[in-house]
Amino acid sequence: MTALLAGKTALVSGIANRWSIAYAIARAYHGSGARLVLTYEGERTKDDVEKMAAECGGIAAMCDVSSDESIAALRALLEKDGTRLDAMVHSIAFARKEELSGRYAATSRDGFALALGVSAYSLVAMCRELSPLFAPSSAVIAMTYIGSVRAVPSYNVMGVAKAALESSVRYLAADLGPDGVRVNAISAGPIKTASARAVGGFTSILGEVAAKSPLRRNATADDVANAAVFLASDLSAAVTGHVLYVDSGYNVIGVP
Ligand code: 0WD
Repeated sequence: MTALLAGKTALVSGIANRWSIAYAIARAYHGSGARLVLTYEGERTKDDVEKMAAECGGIAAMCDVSSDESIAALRALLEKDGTRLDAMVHSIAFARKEELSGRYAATSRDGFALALGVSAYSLVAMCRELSPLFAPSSAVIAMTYIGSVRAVPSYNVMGVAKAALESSVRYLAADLGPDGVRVNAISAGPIKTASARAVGGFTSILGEVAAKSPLRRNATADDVANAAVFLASDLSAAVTGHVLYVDSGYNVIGVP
């Protein structure tokens, strides 16, 4: 990989373990010359993320995106360091396991609020708190899934959260564009991670996409990471408010 991100600093959120899409993005950003700030949700992931940050010469910091105080503490920490961010990756989602199978109509009020709060509102909160630290020409990248625009079995409330996330990407692109900030999303095909395994019938979705997509294979976390390098780099300088599908073309198929 060429040094497309040389001289840039990128904050990458959403690393739970080595299978996380965010970990592939962090590795690709490091390989492209970026300095990294990796955030972790809490004690459960602290040690692993600190180790990963050390491996790529970056720093690790805590940020639970369900808490405004936690995001503000991250901002204070970065401000103290004089850190300017050229890229910020939001790779976070959460819904209760019981809301990720069965009927969507059974979704509870608080399960709906929880899923949308952690998975969609958090992007707004992160942009609000951290945009004062953005460099004059910077990029925000969020992770989404085709369940936002199609009814995917079991994806349920997470599909609705991703629809809100994608809409937020457009509103944030309009808000922050005049400050030179680009905001885009990557709609990834299914990838075997901890979050994905929480979705009922996930393995059959993987098989369906590999069999029916134009490229006849599943996209990998590295495929997604390469697209994330593009969206953080100056190669995408005029791209904003966009949802980029990295799914082996599955989204264009009408009747599989
Ligand atoms: O097939 C897939 N894996 C796809 C994932 C297809 C298309 C999109 N995505 C999206 C997900 O919806 C998510 O937005 O990509 C993003 C990353 O997901 P992932 O890499 O598949 O999943 P995972 O490795 O589990 O990372 C998501 C992490 C959480 O992991 P756990 O497993 O601990 O729930 O999001 C983090 C957490 O580390 N997270 C939080 N981080 C900060 N504050 C919070 C929180 N409140 N809640 C969850």
